[in-house]
Amino acid sequence: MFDYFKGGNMGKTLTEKILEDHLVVGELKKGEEIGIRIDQTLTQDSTGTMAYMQLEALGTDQVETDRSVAYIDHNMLQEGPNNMDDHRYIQSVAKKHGVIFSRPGNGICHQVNIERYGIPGQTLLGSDSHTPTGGGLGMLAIGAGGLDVAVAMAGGEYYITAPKIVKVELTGKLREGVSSKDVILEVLRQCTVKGGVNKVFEYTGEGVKTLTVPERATITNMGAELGATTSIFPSDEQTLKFLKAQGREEDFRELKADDDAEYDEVVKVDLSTLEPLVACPHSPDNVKTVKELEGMAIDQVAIGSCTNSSYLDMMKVASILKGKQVAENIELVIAPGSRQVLTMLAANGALADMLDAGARILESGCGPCIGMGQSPNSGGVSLRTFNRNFKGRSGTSDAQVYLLSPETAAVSAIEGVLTSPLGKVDVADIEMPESFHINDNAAFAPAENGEEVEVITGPNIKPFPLSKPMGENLEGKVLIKVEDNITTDHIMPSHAGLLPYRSNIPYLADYCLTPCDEDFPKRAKENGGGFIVGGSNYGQGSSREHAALAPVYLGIRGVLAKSFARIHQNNLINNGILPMVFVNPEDYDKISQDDDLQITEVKDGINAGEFVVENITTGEEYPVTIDASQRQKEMLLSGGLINKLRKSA
Ligand code: MIC
Ligand code: SF4
Repeated sequence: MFDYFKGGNMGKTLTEKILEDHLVVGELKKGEEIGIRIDQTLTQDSTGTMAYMQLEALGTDQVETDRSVAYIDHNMLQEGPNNMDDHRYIQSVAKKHGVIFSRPGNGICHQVNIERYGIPGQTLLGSDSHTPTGGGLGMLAIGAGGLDVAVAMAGGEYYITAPKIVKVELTGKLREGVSSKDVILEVLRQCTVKGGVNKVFEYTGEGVKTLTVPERATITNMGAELGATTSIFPSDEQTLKFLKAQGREEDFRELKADDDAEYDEVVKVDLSTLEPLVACPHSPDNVKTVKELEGMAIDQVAIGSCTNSSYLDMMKVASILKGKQVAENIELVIAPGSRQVLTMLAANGALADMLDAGARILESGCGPCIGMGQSPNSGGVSLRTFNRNFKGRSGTSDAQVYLLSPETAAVSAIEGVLTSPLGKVDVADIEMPESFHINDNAAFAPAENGEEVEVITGPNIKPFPLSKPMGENLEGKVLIKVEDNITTDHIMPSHAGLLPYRSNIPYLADYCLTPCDEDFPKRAKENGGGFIVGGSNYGQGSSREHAALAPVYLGIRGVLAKSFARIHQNNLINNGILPMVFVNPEDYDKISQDDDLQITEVKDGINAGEFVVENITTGEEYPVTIDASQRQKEMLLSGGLINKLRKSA
């Protein structure tokens, strides 16, 4: 029945097998919308408050997933009461509705999920774009907006475009000093930040078995930067070894693609010839070899984030730092990814080696990755083991952020300039432990009697805005025109000053798109809303739904762009904003800020999936398409998913 791509009795990819297992709506035909059952969900605090408010708005009593976990990891500076108010809200709402609560300090959601909760072959939906980290464990793990995760918790299916499957064939073995971070940087170099839209990257080949689960997780984590739906590794001996060491052998099941599986595209990486790489400012696909830039002056080195904060990464860093001294001109900060990792480093002395070398140790959380502290100096050069180097994300608007491996980062911190670790490190003996330190007492099971739990809210937690149902005509000004690859960090910036307001859209809206134009929110308010014009890959990066909710609040009814990033496009549709794609990309050049646009008979246009936008100012017409399924068109007509559900209730 499930003739996925090529029909008949062809061998299947691992992705096809998991999709088949979870298919609830539609047919597995490439390019068509399918609905899949979600086994597990995760939320983190910066997207979680909204997601749980939406869960409450859906009227859900107990979540219907096998397992849902609410993590606190992003927003932990607690400067003023707002952060902890959010934590309290999430803790109480999780306890009430059947969600495990992972308290601040327990670790970064993706790291802890791999360690304690992920199960090969299951589906995981997370309100964070790096949820694909779970692919390192053989999960089909997808990032989404908070509302989609709320719906999944309520037992609803999650919709994706049945993806193309890219085979990433790994051969050979990494040399000492070259790391799995260099593998994903190489894939990004080859495929770019737009290369993965509606694709799943499936890792195969002889080289796969040389990589441990944490190394695989680094690759699937940063696969998010390809714009991919997700990335996945098979579940094999390495997976068993990892789960055993986590005391979770019973969660293991072997999973792999059939030998004769057919793929839509092939990417090849020879691990043995790979060399240390670095993604230069301000895009994760702006990749060069470390050799090309060796000797570059630097100011800061930051090690951690959900990409590179595993026990193995930290042990390599500690061994490089042991007995050495961080250079005088460098600030070195290290954030181990979870309490499990930090406890083990403390117990085996590696933490002392880091401290002795002069590192600053941060608590287990996202920290500097999202600009929650440790922003570089003015114009500073920061080497980071993270996954995103978008302009301004570090909290310093003119900083230059380079993304690289823990080995390159640690060696450079000692040398004081960007330095290749090749020939300079002795980390080959660092192996996965037989058993990890297991202590789950920072994660709390939900209440037996949820109805007795009172949900606690703080004054900063404001209701989320809803769009209006679509009228007959849409009119408005072009309020801003932005270039290609605009990220959700541009649309809704997040740093130590703004992250505490993730539950307060009216406040955040005053910062919407301000990295592109400071006056945008004011202009939007003065004009009572209007349109945004974007280039290609509009909305790449974070899953934050705030990048749709703040525009809703400002009265934005549509975005015209050359193309959209997957999660952001879904977030726009879920919240009733029209994502319109230029049929003729050159029309982008013809529109200017302040032009008056008009769309007549917009409802018919949405149903048809194509219509014309008139530019009243210039007299031109721009044909556009709406790449939306029937289900999504209904949402757009109703003014978003919540309005649609309310209407049909
Ligand atoms: C990010 O890395 O940009 C974040 C912060 O984790 C986001 C989520 C958010 O914006 O809260 C993500 O990747 O989805
Ligand atoms: Fe946290 Fe950074 Fe990972 Fe996002 S990318 S989840 S901010 S560590």
